[in-house]
Amino acid sequence: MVKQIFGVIWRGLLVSLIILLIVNTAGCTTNEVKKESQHVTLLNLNKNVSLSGYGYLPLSRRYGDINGDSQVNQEDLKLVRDHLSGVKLITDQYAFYAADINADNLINNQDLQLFQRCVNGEINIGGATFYGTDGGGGNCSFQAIPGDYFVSAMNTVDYAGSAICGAYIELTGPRGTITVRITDRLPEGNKGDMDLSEKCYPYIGDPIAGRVPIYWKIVPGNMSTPIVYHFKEGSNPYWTAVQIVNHRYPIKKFEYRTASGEFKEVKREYYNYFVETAGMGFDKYTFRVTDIYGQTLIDNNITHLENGYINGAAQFPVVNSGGKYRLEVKGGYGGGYYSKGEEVAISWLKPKFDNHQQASFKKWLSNIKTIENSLSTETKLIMPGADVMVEAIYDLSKE
Ligand SMILES: [Ca+2]
Ligand SMILES: [Ca+2]
Repeated sequence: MVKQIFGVIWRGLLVSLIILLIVNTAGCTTNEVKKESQHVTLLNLNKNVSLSGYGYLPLSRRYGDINGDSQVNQEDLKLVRDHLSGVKLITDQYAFYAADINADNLINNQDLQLFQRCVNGEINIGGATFYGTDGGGGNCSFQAIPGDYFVSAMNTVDYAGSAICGAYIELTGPRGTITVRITDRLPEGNKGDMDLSEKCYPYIGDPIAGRVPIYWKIVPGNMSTPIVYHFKEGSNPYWTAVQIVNHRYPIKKFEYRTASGEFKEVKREYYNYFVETAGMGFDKYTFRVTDIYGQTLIDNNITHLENGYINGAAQFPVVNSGGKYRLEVKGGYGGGYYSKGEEVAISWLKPKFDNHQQASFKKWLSNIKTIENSLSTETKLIMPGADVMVEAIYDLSKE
């Protein structure tokens, strides 16, 4: 009897030992993957101090391209989903950086949503660097606007032979969201990449990091003035070159009315001029301009003026605003679409420069009078019945 009981206990112990061994062997693999995953996360967290970790994604690798096939598509979206559900963890360091689009050093639901929106075509994912530019010259051949440093170059793919020139792009990086105007081309970037003016880069990323992930989309420009036709230096009735400036949306097509009364499309050059090599003749011109949404503007009686600017009659209207108006907050939070009369809180996004420069807030600059306290870094405004822009003005001083 005692021997039998002892035998049962003994067999029980043996079975337990075998079960323990099996569980442990299976668990070992999982633990190893978990450890590796934590290791990657820790690497990221350590570098979070200066965000310099993001500089490790080589220029040859696209942000958003997790599997390294140069595309950002459904496959990458699936990799994020598999990581989050634990089916397959993303442990490769570059793959991890490529997946962490909102730059919080985690692969999370926010990244998943951004990938979903990118696959849907709502936003573009890329990397941002910076360079010295005032928005003048560059491949778009624009004149610099003094004091307007919210300008950027666009990678060659999205530059699309200058089709993106003059577009307003709302982009979000690790530090915040800004709107910039495209004035140049970035020759060596991947699709999605942008090269910002060094003066606006600190609003979205740490200059020490050098390259940070961003996501962006085209937004309407804030302007109440008409589009403008700019005849190139050297343009004449026999070789006529026209550039469109001050347009709310990117220009898709430019046409002029020929002597026979038909509209003729003019070829666009990479330097952002529409050039009729046969010339448009001596008569006054009728121009038809189409934006990316298919909206058209027609201007009559345009006189040729070499190196001159001729105002059109109207501006492209805002599309898809749903009765709301756009508030752009340059250098601050609070931008978006609001109804007339709506109260909106705005706050200053203090730019961070290198270690020796400190920014101190001066005031909010705007053409609207409804800002509660234009001297406070955090204040409110009443939305007018029009698109509006407010800008945070600050001083820079050495420590
Ligand atoms: Ca990919
Ligand atoms: Ca993330």
